[in-house]
Amino acid sequence: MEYFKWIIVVILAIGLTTALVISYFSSNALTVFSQDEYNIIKIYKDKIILYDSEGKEMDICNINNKAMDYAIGDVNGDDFEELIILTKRGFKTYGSEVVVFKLDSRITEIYREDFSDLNPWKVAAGDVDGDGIDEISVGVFKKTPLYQVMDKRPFIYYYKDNRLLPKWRGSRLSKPFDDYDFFDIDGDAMDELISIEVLQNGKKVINTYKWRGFGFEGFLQSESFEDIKDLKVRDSSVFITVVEKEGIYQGIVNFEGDKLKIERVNSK
Ligand SMILES: [Ca+2]
Ligand SMILES: [Ca+2]
Ligand SMILES: [Ca+2]
Repeated sequence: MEYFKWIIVVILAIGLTTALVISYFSSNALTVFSQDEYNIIKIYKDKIILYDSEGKEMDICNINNKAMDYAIGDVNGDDFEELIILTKRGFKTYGSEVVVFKLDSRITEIYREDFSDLNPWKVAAGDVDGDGIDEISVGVFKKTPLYQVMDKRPFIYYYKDNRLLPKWRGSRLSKPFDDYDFFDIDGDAMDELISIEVLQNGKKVINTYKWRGFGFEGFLQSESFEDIKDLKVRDSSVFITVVEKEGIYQGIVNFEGDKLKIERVNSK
């Protein structure tokens, strides 16, 4: 009997080791994107690696924690994009630090601050006021002085003198929301806040907001769908996954004739 116990222990140990090895390698690269024609940046679990156009490693930078989310934007107005990373410690639900990296032929950390008191779950970047410099948004889960309910809120900061200063730490959006990002949907050189929001009947819409100097004002809202997921701003378009009774497809959010339209691009 003792013998079988040991066999089981050994089998479990082998299984666990294999699972850990697989999870380590499969979750390796978080994402890949190009800074410009020459450099490619890959974000791994806990480090950033800069490659040249031939795939040669040019620089490596440790994040010191896991990368939970990232955004790119020119946060200091020098016409080069910085990389913003939200880190996460261990198995925590929410993130911990917001880190900004300058990217050229090297990766240089220019800012790091602990945001864990705010329960951060997202970082995004966008120029909401149209001054040519991207604001940094940290999606938080907390109360505000005016709204004593724990809720998801998109806080807006601007980067100045090596610090992130609050621009807007207001209330919620007009409805409960799942996710948000920034994109200039109407081509007026100011990024709108674009969110996936939940209607009272449980259906979802894409909603947009414009910055009005003191806060965000509702702009345009799409028709409703059974579900909307995977909001992503990429290649100068806003992509979403739309779920309808008939099936699932990928859509692009477009501004057409003063309306917000969801254009179907392919089936999933
Ligand atoms: Ca910059
Ligand atoms: Ca701005
Ligand atoms: Ca705009």
